[in-house]
Amino acid sequence: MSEAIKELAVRTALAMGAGAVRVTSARADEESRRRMQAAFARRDFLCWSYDDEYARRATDPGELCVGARSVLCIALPYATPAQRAGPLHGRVSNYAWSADYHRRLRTLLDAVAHAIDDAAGKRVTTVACDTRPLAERALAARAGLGWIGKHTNLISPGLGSFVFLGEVVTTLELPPDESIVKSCGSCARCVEACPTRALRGDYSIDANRCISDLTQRTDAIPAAMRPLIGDWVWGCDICQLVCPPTRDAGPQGGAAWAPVDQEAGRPGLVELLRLRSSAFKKRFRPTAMGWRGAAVLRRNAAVALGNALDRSTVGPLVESLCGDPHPMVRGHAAWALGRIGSPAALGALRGQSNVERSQEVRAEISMALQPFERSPSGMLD
Ligand code: B12
Ligand code: SF4
Ligand code: SF4
Repeated sequence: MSEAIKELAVRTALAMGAGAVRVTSARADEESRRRMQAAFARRDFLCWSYDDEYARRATDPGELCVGARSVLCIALPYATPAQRAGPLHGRVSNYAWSADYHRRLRTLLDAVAHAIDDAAGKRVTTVACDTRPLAERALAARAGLGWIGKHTNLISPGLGSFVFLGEVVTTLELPPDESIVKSCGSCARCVEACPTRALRGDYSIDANRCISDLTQRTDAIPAAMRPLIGDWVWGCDICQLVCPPTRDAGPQGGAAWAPVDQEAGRPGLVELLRLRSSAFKKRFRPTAMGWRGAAVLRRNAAVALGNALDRSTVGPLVESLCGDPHPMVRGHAAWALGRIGSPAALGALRGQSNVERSQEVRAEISMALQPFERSPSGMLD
């Protein structure tokens, strides 16, 4: 009976676009808990309210579903070819340029859960994807869905790492699959390619340095990290794009994961800097880029423009410095103008420093002007 239910669940998931499905027991995982706790003790995840209690709950599927015995782990491939764009366009991560994956994955997980519940004749399932406390990658690795690479993502054989993960936790005992014993060996391409040195090479990450984290945080991006972000305005794919098993797998996502519009993967930076609420709702709310609001995207556009160093963007940046309603965006526009450092950029910064009311923005302006100020002796510091 349980073998038949597993087959039904796998068939249902594959028919709805899953690339691979595996089962593991729902026992608590001491090894993952220890790894997670060590990461939190190292303060690798400062933007996230993770603690020992979170690690305990996330590594015990029984916390999500009383009497849980098995977890069905599902990999949903989403890689699609990147869009081309000229200069002054930002880069968006592959996972965020299509319609928000949560809805599609949730529909798939619900269908699988319903199939299992119907076959069992009662409710025996709970679904999870991304937002619930669950160590999804560790569970997927234990189920044999793939192995965890030095970039910390799960790499699924034949699919690579551009896969979303989702789980159906059930009180039924389903036959478990074998985990895959594999590691990166001597490869370290992702570690070497990471522009912010977020990856340590020991299968751990300092998430505070990761561009994905930096572009999604809701407060100011630390000034020292801004130049390392380059043209990314949401997420980052560099460590996966250089990863041999992921490169070999190629785009496995299909049409459903194509960019939602012509510029979704490469939005114009000046347009993004000017993004207001109504345009934001229409254009970005349907995607994962809509998670944090319009001001975060305008801030990210300011950082990318500060890295583009193009004098033609001084006008829009001055507009943002003087008129953006959000102090965080005005502050990052100040930083970008300081990076460009042209006479017009410096003139606008000096002018605005006399009228800006926010202390946070005034501090950004004086930081931006600092390399250009003369010391009392008349020499440049
Ligand atoms: C917080 C979070 C982030 C944070 C932190 C990332 C991180 N590495 O933890 C930030 C914002 C940086 C982030 C970025 C991304 N994320 Co994210 N994120 C999450 C989230 C919500 C929680 C992850 C978490 O708990 N981290 C804490 C760490 C300590 O735990 P962990 O990484 O899950 O597991 C570790 C331990 O379990 C331990 N471990 C346990 N057993 C074993 C065994 C072995 C042998 C080894 C080596 C390790 C090991 O190692 C694991 C890896 O470090 C998950 C969803 C979820 N609930 O799991 C999605 C999730 C991990 N993210 C996902 C994605 C797609 C991304 C991005 C690719 C998006 C992008 N392009 O920008 C990047 C990848 C960046 C990177 N190199 O990791 C996918 C990953 C899919 C996959 N194939 O692995 C997930 C699973 C969401 C989903 N449901 O699909 N993310
Ligand atoms: S997503 Fe980008 S910044 Fe984050 S670890 Fe990978 S390469 Fe580094
Ligand atoms: S790039 Fe190399 S080291 Fe990094 S995850 Fe892929 S195989 Fe492992």
